[in-house]
Amino acid sequence: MEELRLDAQLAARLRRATRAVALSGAGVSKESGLGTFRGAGGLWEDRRQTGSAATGDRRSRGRPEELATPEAFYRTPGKVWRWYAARYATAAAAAPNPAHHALARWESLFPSFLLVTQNVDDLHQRAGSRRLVALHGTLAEAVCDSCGRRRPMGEAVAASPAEPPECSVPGGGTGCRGRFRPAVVWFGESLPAAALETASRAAAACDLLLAAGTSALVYPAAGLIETALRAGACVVEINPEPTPFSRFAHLRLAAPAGTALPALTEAIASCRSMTG
Ligand code: BV8
Repeated sequence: MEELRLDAQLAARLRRATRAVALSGAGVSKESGLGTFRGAGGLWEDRRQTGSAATGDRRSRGRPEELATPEAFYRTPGKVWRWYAARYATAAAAAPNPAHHALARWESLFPSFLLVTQNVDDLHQRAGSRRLVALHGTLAEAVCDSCGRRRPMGEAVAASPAEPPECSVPGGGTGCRGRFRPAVVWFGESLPAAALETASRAAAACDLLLAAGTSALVYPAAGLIETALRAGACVVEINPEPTPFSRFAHLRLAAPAGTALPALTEAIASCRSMTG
């Protein structure tokens, strides 16, 4: 992407901004080879065409949202467990892309910065982002649905690739007889209160919010954009496709995050290095 030229008014706002928030979604990880939920080549499309190679269940059609629910886990634990095991393996084999690396730089560009991600693939963390809240959990861990004990997902899948493993005390003693599930937030489940609180406070106080690679359809995450707009923040959107918030954005880059985010980060760094 050629050098991004910002109009004077926007450049002034980006130069003055002191409290920035970035909200990221599945689109930021698309160029790392991970499917989005919606859109071309997404998890949804994969399941419609192939009956989900991931779960090996030829009959399974329908939307990822239907698999990402407590009801689905208790109805078809094996299918859900295998779907997450496959997604975990894909994410573990993937690498952060230039969009993740560019966002990691924002921590040093602004006095106050928070990255709020809906992604569960840990690619932001692997790109070095530290000022981050993961609203929807992580694929890297499994948690017992009864006692809350956590363990690495890789270890849990190795121990039981086809069905969610029972909660047993290491060394074989009987555990609480609960079952391990992916440590993600499912549809219909509340988000981790502390993470949501931190994200909501940051969005209400920010003077710049970037929404990157998100369809902004899933709540309460998408509500953070509304909160920032109401707080009078400058809103920048990066997404090849329009979203419900596109018309409110002060700058919209209809391009892949892997090219648009490094270009935007460069433009912000240079306009913030200019004094006066
Ligand atoms: C809850 C973890 C209390 C699991 C996920 C208010 C209004 C309407 C509905 C609700 C509402 N409040 C609550 C709901 C219900 C529901 C919801 O929002 N439903 C939606 C579908 C309408 N929300 C919940 O259930 C939440 N819990 O509210 O609890 C409660 C409970 C019940 C009732 C009331 C209140 C929990 C939500 C979290 C669920 N867990 N993930 C897992 O991953 O398996 S959500 C999951 O889907 C992701 O984490 C992510 O958040 C979401 C997908 O969204 P995106 O990341 O934006 O991805 P998507 O594929 O949609 O879009 C990708 C975008 O990228 C596209 O726009 C595309 O154009 C773009 N793109 C593509 N390539 C690129 C690109 N962009 C840049 N570069 C590229 N290269």
